[in-house]
Amino acid sequence: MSRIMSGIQPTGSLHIGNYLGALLNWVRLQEEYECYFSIVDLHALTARPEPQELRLAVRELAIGVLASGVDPERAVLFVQSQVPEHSELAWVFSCMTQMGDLNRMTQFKDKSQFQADNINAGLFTYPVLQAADILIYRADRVPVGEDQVQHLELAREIVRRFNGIYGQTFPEPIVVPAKAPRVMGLDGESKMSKSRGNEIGLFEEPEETMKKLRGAKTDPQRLRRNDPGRPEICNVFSYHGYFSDAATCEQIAADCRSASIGCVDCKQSLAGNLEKVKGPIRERAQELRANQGAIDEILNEGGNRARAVAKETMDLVRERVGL
Ligand code: AQP
Repeated sequence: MSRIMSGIQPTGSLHIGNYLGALLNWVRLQEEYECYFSIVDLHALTARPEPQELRLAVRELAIGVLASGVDPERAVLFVQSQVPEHSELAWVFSCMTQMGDLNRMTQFKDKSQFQADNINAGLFTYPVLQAADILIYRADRVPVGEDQVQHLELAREIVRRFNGIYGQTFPEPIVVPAKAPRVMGLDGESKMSKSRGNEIGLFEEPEETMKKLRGAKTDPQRLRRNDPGRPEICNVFSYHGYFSDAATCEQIAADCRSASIGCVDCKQSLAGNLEKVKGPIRERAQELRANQGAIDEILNEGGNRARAVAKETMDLVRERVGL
């Protein structure tokens, strides 16, 4: 049976990009595969969060993942730092990784621009730890958004090098593509991202979402209500594709082209359809927040199950490399 591994950083509140690009896939895959889903708090350290905030973010993220439909009876949900073998394997892998390969990683370039005052080594070697996250479970499939595909290529390269030197040990993991691999941010310029302030939060109240949508860029040529619009290049219309049914999308597109509706009408319709997805998730999250003990139990149990597999892999790696 194929094994799935994927992670998500506790760096801020979940947004619809994470939901469409990762969580929806997780919920689907847990029905078919053995799944390991991790809250990757070691990765979050690269942005140097306040300790207390990091702990809260881990818990809130666990709630968000569960509220989105991940079932701890089917999938193993755990916190990365509770399984020390991730870091141990990352060190072994870092000795297999060439600087030239790391230098090509575009996420490092993006993130270094974004946190120019803290370009730390962890940010640079982030994909090595990510490779260890996957391969400590010898996972062969990884559901991620488009932003992570280059990192997966590097993980495959690391596997080839390791297996070439020490003998067949790890599978070459492949990407399980998301239906929405790159959800754009409200600015329409870069991917939706927790740390860029261009996101629609998964837990947002409808009023807040509508407020953000009001300010969101649409077709720049549509200056007046009577100007015909071009839905095919409109970022807000692209969200309809994720949240509105086919008939609604068709109708909105036609009405936009003929200027029978304005951008505000289009945004209102979107906000209503977004709420149909976000509302139930927000409610489930609220119920989960009321039972923090249960969250701890789920994460502890997930950590125990993850550690058992990780230890097996690390024992094998130690033997192979001569430790
Ligand atoms: N905009 C997006 N469209 C599709 N998928 C996305 N993912 C993130 N943004 C989008 C996918 O969500 C998963 C978890 O990502 P992450 O939180 O670990 O890190 P990230 O990719 O760096 O996400 P953010 O929101 O951009 O976080 P920050 O701002 O903290 O860096 C991954 O599978 C990712 O592909």
